[in-house]
Amino acid sequence: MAAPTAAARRNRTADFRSDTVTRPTPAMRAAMAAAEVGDDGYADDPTVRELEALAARMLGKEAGLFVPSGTMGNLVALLTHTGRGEEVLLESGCHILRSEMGGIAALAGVAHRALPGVRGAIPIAAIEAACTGGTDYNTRLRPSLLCLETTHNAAGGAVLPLDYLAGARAAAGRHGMAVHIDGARLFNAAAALGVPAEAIARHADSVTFCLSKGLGAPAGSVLCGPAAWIARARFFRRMVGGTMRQSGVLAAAGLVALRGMVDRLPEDHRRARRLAEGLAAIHPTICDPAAVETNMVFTDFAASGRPAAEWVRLLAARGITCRASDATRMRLVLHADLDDADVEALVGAVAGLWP
Ligand code: TLP
Repeated sequence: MAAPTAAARRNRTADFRSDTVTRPTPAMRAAMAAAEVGDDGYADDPTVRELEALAARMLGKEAGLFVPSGTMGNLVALLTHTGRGEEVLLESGCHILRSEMGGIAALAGVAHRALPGVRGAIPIAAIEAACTGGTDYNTRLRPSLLCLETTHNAAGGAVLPLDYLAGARAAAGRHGMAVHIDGARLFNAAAALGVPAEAIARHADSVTFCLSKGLGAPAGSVLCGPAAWIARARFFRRMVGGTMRQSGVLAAAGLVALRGMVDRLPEDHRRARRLAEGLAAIHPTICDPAAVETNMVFTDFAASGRPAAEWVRLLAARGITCRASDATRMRLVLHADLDDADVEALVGAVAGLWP
């Protein structure tokens, strides 16, 4: 008999919807129970401070700010970098524009210009073009911030190359723009490039990364940047209601995540490639294994003649949880609560069900 999969061992389905579904590890729960805490509204929670300091150190930044979510990290960054009515350049498919409920406009009060990217990377020439031409300052906004995303979620977990980041930063600098990186999956990007996270973060003024995705913590993100800038960001975090109290309970899990979960991310990347190869062997139009750079596999089940929603139902009956992205496509995400057997179970189920 085949060995039970990680999901079956934990008595729940194999969940490929996102890396956000990961449950805290036993080590995280133990650290949470034992966490020394204080009131972070008075900046005297020692565990939060330790997490912020460690995060900043790992990103090569002066300071960090613990926030409840990646969405709030980006919002606080926008509020801190910009003034009302200024303009921000972003890649068209970025999470800030697609999935953060219009907070950039409704809450940060800034205009945005969406520039289409290639695998998540806005061409440098397009950044330059957005900042030049036209001299009528009365009728034309000048962007004050460039937001980049790596890994890029909607581009299938694509990684922005280091030389691209350097070029984008230089272009931004030439036009007086600051750079913010939405690095929700920054450590996946670093693992894929084989560099420390700091090598990516150095190309931005501010970076936010999530503890609650591939790193497996139950909640939280850290926004990192220069100390004076983070002091201002702390003010905006309070404005949007993100100041927590004994949040050392959550930060304790974040510390375990940073110390113990970063080195295992290449496993997720290896499994994502194996999953893509297995699915492409069933039908070459399901996915392109060459497009898999990190822990995501973007699939298209159109050739099966069955809508993605039906695949979701069929796989659910086999103990596999997936989510349809649209009529025919599904995003499959690898994470710490999935193992090789879960991947083989998914490939086997698709092979068995393929018409
Ligand atoms: N992404 C989530 C959901 O929004 C779909 C996911 O499952 O991928 N930046 C990027 C690049 C993200 O992918 C996400 C979350 C966020 C920011 C927001 O983080 P949270 O969910 O903590 O607000």
